[in-house]
Amino acid sequence: MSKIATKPGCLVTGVAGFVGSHLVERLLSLGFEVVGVDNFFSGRWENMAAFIDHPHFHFYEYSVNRSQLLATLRRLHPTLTRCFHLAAIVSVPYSMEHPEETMEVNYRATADLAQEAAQLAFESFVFAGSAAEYGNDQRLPLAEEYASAETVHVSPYGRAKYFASQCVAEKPFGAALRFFNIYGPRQDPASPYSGVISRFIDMSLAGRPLTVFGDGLQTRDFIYVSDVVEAYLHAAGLQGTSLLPFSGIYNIGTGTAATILDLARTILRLTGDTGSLTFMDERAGDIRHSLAAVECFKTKCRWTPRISLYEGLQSTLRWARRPVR
Ligand code: UD2
Repeated sequence: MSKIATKPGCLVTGVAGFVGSHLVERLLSLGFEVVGVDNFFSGRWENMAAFIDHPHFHFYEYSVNRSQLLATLRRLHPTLTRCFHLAAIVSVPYSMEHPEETMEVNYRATADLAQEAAQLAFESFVFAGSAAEYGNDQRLPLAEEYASAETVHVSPYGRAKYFASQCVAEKPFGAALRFFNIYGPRQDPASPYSGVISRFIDMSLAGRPLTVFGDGLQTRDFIYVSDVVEAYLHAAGLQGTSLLPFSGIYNIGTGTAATILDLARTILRLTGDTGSLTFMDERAGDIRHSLAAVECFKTKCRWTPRISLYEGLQSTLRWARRPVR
């Protein structure tokens, strides 16, 4: 008798967030059953609008530090064997004011989930790490081994992400992906700490000058959200040639740097705005340059970023110009 192959069920924590919602859309388009959790600390219902009624999507308003989270969900959804853990306190300034809470949510809850995943024999656990794990290290491009327990982390956010990544990558089924500056549709421009691209597009469309902090010659490695989603799928063994999940810590960026000034000028050109730039004091705690060494992940699974900064800005702009419902 032939066995009917069942696609694995995928848990996505932080499903109402910017990246989580893109990941879910892609998983559903590939035919996976998806269980999503979010506590709306920073996630938004609107981000789930495209899939909340999808027959293969199941939502639970839970926090990630709820005890026995995976066991509870596994009882309800027996095919669950993959976990994408994105839920976190995402604001660096908030983490400065709430270091204990940040450690609790971003590190301890991750360690507990990874442990529970091991007990329940999950096949993969992919964690959202961060470039913040490198602190202010200026040996560029930043290679995975540069982050260590001796790294001077600029924020509790960076420190908690560092320890969580270590803990996940110790598991044979655990991968920690250190994301550089992610951007794309649905990134919220509302907070002063939102990503610079969403802020610049918002300012430009509103006809306001773009605020450049410092001289604008600081650089970042910007990666488009769909490339991030593909990286998640590769790490979980759901995409690529080998279709095997793998373990370890990997940078996810493009390996190319853009200055904030060039970025601002490109956005002004794309919006057709004749607008201006306003130079303001450098932001306290800002790092000067950030650039990922990306060979490790590319070699591991043949993932490669496909969307250029220019294309990504065009798509993000198209989204920002959508008619508001
Ligand atoms: C990113 C992450 C942060 C943390 C950090 C680790 C985002 C949104 N934030 O912070 O969570 O992981 O990396 O290193 O991905 N800028 C302006 N004008 C503005 C806003 C920003 O000039 O209106 C500048 C800002 O001073 C900085 C650059 O743009 O030099 C990027 O700022 P960001 O807030 O988008 O991201 P970053 O790299 O500080």
